[in-house]
Amino acid sequence: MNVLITGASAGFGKALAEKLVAKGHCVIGCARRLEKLEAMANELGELFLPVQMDVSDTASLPKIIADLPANFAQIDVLVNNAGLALGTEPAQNAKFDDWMQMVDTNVKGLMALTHAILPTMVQRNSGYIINVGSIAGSWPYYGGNVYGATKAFVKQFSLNLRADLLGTQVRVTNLEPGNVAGTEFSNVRYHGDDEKAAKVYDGFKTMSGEDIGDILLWLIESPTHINVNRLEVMPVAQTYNGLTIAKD
Ligand code: NDP
Ligand code: 8X3
Repeated sequence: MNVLITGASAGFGKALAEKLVAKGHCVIGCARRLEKLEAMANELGELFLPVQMDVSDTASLPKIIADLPANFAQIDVLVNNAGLALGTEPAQNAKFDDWMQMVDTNVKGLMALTHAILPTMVQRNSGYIINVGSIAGSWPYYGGNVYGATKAFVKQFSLNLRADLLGTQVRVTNLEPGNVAGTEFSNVRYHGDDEKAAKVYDGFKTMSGEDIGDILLWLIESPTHINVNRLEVMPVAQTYNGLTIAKD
């Protein structure tokens, strides 16, 4: 199977790429940091193709896909994983540039790559798109403002894709993880303040990028007559915080 993963240079994407190659699948690993992908290619060998891609540069994406070498040209599975949160401030204090970067990456990038690849899947009447959403797309929380809104888009877009794909064999899943440590997610969110990022995971057992990689692998290898529409996963230590009242 050929699997294209965005955000393959770190975190969930990297974990998944390693697991897929170990099982003999071919991976097109995409991200902005080519040096990270090339280091992975050195480890993983010829089943892993490193491809520099900035998903927020939407105009560049169709050509990158069209230029893939022949043995990687058919994309059986697209894992739209590249994404980021920037900031944890309430909306009134947030940086507008951060909001725009989250929308450009999490929403426009995911849309553009899907638009470039989906028709080839429909034409073959087979394929699988896995979008990496978040619990933040369903559950509002303090400081989640635009990040959560981008992931709500990803959730609804995934469900609407399935509606449009009625009668085809093309599958779509929205994977919605909660708290996961050991990736670069919080380091990015806190703009490189690694101490603050580490505190997010203090004092409880959370999930790891490997856990999410295993779940993604399970989805990819699941029977082709089953569509997992949405899959929400959290560490047992995490749950809904309920509604809050600010008392006088
Ligand atoms: P990481 O920060 O570890 O990895 C993010 C990946 O996305 C990196 O490979 C990064 O590579 C890539 N990326 C970021 N921006 C772009 C871009 N413009 N173009 C191409 N690639 C890009 O995060 P995680 O692995 O933790 O997160 C992966 C996904 O899972 C994200 O969509 C995130 O929102 C979501 N998620 C994460 C959770 C968590 O707690 N960790 C929980 C729920 C969802 P590079 O910088 O080289 O481009
Ligand atoms: C990341 C999970 O809880 O930080 O999408 O929003 S959370």
